[in-house]
Amino acid sequence: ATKPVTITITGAGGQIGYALLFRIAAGDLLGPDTRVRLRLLEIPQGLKAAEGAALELQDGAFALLDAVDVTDDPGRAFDGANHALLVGARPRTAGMERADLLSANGGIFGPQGRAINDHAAEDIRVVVVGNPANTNALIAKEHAPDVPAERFSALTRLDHNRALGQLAAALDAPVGDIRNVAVWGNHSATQFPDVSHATVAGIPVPNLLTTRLEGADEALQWLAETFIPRVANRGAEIIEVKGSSSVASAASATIDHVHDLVLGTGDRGWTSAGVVSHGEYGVPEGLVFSFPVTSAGDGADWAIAEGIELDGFARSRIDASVAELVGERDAVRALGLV
Ligand code: NAX
Repeated sequence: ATKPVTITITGAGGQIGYALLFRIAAGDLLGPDTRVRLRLLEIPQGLKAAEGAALELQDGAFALLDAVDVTDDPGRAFDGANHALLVGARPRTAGMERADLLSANGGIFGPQGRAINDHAAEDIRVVVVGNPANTNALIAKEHAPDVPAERFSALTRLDHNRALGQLAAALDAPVGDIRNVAVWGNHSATQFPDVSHATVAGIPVPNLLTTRLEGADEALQWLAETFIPRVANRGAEIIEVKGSSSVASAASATIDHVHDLVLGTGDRGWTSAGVVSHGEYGVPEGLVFSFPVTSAGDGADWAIAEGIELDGFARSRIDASVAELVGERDAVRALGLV
């Protein structure tokens, strides 16, 4: 039998945590042959909820689940961790300015980055789910100088999956036939969900949209006025309809993200993830930016898809999200958080 893999989940007593834990224990994260040890990190107020989840995990009698530990000590939580899912964050509350939000989260992701640096396993991989996810990932990465920057990512897979869902519905096509959708930028309303390189069963999506909407201009209009805003504002739509934020879909996207990183994207084309830019596509070096990515699996890092042609529309959308993320980076710099 292989050595169990240690997975640390922060905010494990929260809603997304509760939806994540049982799927991880069932083998959805790393596959049906990999045993897992779970470390649930919470703040003192969240410990009881995490302990309750741990009791229920025991009651699930999961064959792949080796151990569950609950703690409020980041050093213990990240000790020997192979994967860190950073879900717990400080939400924006009424009257909170952006600087307050960034500073409250800096107080979480700085120390967690340092604890990862000092205690995690050699092969640690980190995905940040808690918002503002891109900038929280930047802060964590900056506090972990001994961990390669490529090991840090921010979750934009939910945005990617939302784009797939909308496109599948609009074209009446199975999600599994769609390839090479991309989400560029920040996990925020400035994100750019891009289907200009996407195909359905090998046929270019722009051609399919042009046929269906009876004109190339109509297709572009639908993308700019319906598709992009629907995907970018889907979180708000969910809150409006169900009265609370996305939970199971966010947990599912987190599972997809780690699963595809570890086991590889294979012949399924691009997925999307917030990763550290080396200057690709004119995105300033060091920013955590969502790009179309693939993974070769087997210990590989996310690889940014190369050689993509960007038209003027794409360029302006990407530049807008860059500007927002540069603003967030400058704000956390001014606060001394990175
Ligand atoms: P909940 O409020 O239900 O859970 C958050 C949990 O984190 C709480 O139990 C809290 O005690 C814990 N926590 C807070 N600070 C902590 C710390 N320093 N260490 C450990 N635990 C800590 O929120 P939930 O609905 O689970 O959402 C979690 C985060 O995901 C939020 O920041 C949310 O904005 C973000 N989301 C990100 C998405 C993405 O696509 N990147 C989509 C879904 C979601 O909105």
